[in-house]
Amino acid sequence: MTVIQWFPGHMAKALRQVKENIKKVDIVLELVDARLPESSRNPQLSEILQNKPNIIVLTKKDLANTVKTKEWVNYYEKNGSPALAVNSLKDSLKSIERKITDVLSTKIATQKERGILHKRIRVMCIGIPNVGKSTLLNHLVKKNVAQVGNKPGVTKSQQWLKAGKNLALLDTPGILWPKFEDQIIGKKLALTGAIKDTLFAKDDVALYTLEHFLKNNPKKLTERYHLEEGDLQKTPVDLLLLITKKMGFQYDYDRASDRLILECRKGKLGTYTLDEIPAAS
Ligand SMILES: Nc1nc2c(ncn2[C@@H]2O[C@H](COP(=O)(O)OP(=O)(O)OP(=O)(O)O)[C@@H](O)[C@H]2O)c(=O)[nH]1
Ligand SMILES: [Mg+2]
Repeated sequence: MTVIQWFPGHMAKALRQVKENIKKVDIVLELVDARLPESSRNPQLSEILQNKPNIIVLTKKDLANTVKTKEWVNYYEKNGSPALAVNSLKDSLKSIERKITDVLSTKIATQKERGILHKRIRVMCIGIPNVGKSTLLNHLVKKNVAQVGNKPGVTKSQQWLKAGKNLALLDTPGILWPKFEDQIIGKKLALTGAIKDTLFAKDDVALYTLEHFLKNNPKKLTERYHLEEGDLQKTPVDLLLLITKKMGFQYDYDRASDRLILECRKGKLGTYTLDEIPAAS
């Protein structure tokens, strides 16, 4: 199996900049992908956060399983981290502004007592590449000031944005970490678009995708690729070969893998959540 190479040099620099600027902000929005909340949390970022107030924002909730997203939000809240889920393309995001003032209510009250009434709250937005940081910030600013794109590595440097009279927002480049504890995490991140497409083996990720859907939502696979009941007994490798033929690509399973991954990202196989909530210990 191919090992995923995902850690380009510029990410170390981006991490250094986050460390430098964390002192200058009041609160951090830690964005994670609702389809893989825990696997898309960068452990290095969690370390840097330490006692800084922060909110876990599960993005792309429209692409994730609704019930599981609610469970994940509850899980984080129960474990002491304020959390909420958003679809940055549709939601008003007022919920984020409310949550920020909630979390900082004591600090804001103290400032008021001291006569400081109109101090902008400084918010840093961090997370893995392509999780939707710049999209969410543009939405809060109500202007398309930060560059966005459906590929990892769009934001190259930090940028301050002003939202209304109350918020100053810091956009940051997406950061992954140098070593995944588990290759499955790499596959989940590759499937959902956090790792550049040229850096991983498509067939490995396609096979992981088929394994996931065979186990969790075989009906969607059957519908999308016109499978027969018995096809669901096949191994992921045989199923990939069959789907390749059904797509009209003969033996070109690389091309079929590409298409399968793209369709899954676009939600053509329905909503899905790849991470399971850890069992209560
Ligand atoms: N479906 C869906 N797509 C989203 C959502 N938020 C962002 N996106 C899409 O995700 C892609 C990446 O968004 P960006 O805002 O550029 O992501 P980023 O985290 O700033 O990425 P980098 O700058 O590369 O680290 C874009 O195609 C967005 O339209 C969401 O809530 N739902
Ligand atoms: Mg960005």
